[in-house]
Amino acid sequence: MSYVDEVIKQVIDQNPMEYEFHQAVKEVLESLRPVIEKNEEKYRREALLERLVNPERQIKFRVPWIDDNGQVHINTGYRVQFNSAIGPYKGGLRLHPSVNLGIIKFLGFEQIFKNSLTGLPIGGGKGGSDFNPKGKSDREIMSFCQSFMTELCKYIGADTDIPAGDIGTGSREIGFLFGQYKRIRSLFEGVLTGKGLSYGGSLARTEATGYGLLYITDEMLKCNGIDIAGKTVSVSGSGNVAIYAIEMAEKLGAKVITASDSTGWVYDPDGIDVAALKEIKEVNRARLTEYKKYRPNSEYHEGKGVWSKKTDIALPCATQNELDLEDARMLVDNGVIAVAEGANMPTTLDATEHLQKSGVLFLPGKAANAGGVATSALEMSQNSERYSWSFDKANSTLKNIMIDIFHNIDDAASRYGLEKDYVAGANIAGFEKVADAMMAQGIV
Ligand code: NDP
Ligand code: 2IT
Repeated sequence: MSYVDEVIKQVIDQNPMEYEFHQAVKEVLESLRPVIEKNEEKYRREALLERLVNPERQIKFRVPWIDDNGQVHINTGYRVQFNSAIGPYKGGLRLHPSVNLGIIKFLGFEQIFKNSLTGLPIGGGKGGSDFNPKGKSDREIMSFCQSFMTELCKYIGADTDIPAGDIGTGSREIGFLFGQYKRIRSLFEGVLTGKGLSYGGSLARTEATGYGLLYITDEMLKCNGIDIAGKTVSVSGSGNVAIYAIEMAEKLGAKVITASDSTGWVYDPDGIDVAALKEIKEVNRARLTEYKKYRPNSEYHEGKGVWSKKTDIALPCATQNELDLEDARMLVDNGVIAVAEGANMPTTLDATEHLQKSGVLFLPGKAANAGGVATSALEMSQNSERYSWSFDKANSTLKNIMIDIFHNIDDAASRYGLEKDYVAGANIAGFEKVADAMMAQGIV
């Protein structure tokens, strides 16, 4: 059996039921085959792949908190410190009832390669909890965040592990988490990113993932002779990533016709009204059903279907495995040109394969959504120099990073004769730097 197949089998045998983690490992290792085969004996002797798929440390803890009626609840907290070969662990905290160890491990594993692609010195990590923030009061959110940080603060620090936001964790949660860290550790340091602007946050971090997604998509299209202006775009999700992806797509002259949330989706033939979306989601924390009140011409549909409309570019920005083979077929049949992942692993493996085989330009999340963590790393730099950059400086640095990522993954794919296979290019380019650092640092 080849070394890659052996390690994939081990991961499945040793991590039962962690399906999303298996999926992420398969996707990465399959496309590393040509790289591993070149150095198989050396990598095997050094157990490089086994070390890569085993987190350096995983922390699981109890999170007790009290609701507004005095009832005590218990949730489970996680932090997986996956790989620190190229820098301190860096990655978000997800608060969603679906969270389990397998999901945090898939996200942490992806984060290793994504962070490497940014070109910045950050290792891979991820955390979160099965806590459901929906419908909770601000006091309940604070109670949870303070309890979560009371335990998490033992393991993190500005030079060891720097969490940030992800699904369910936005600026409100980061504020409560930061306050509790500072209180317990008596340290005002850049231990979290995505902070508010009044206490060390970076300008452009809020916009970074969505804007970055459009900067790299635009670069990919340009390099393939396609102009984004005038194109129709379908977006899923209506959270942080989706909102700023829609905003930048419209700034670049495209028309965005859809958005979604966990219960349904909207179709707006005149183009999504971002100001309305921000008010519904960021201010009122309400459902997308509200959108029709702002835009009477739009349609609201319950359940799945966001990929059913004819579109040129699809940007899945909600959650993992939200774009399956049936969706991919619909997109291809409707003439889609490009798919770029704003979310982490939103496309199933068979859907990705179908899109790529059909000649659709496909940008994987670890490249396409790297703008968020890249700007987090810029926030860390600003915190270290006790200084704040202008919006323009942060945003133009982000844009350059995204353009560089595209060319690096494009080059990596070409070096292995896999022209335009950006999945392989991203995995190879991300892996090369981490593997080099791991080999240089000995058996640790
Ligand atoms: P938010 O919590 O701000 O928004 C998530 C959006 O996705 C919401 O519209 C939510 O609907 C929807 N959603 C969440 N879970 C599901 C589900 N199970 N089924 C259907 N819809 C769902 O999160 P973000 O925008 O920050 O994150 C979105 C994706 O982008 C995630 O995959 C995340 O890991 C990834 N990402 C985020 C980065 C960041 O900087 N924030 C950086 C890179 C990647 P509802 O409103 O109903 O909950
Ligand atoms: O998936 C991701 O890259 C994030 N949620 C952002 C991580 C970060 O540290 O900014």
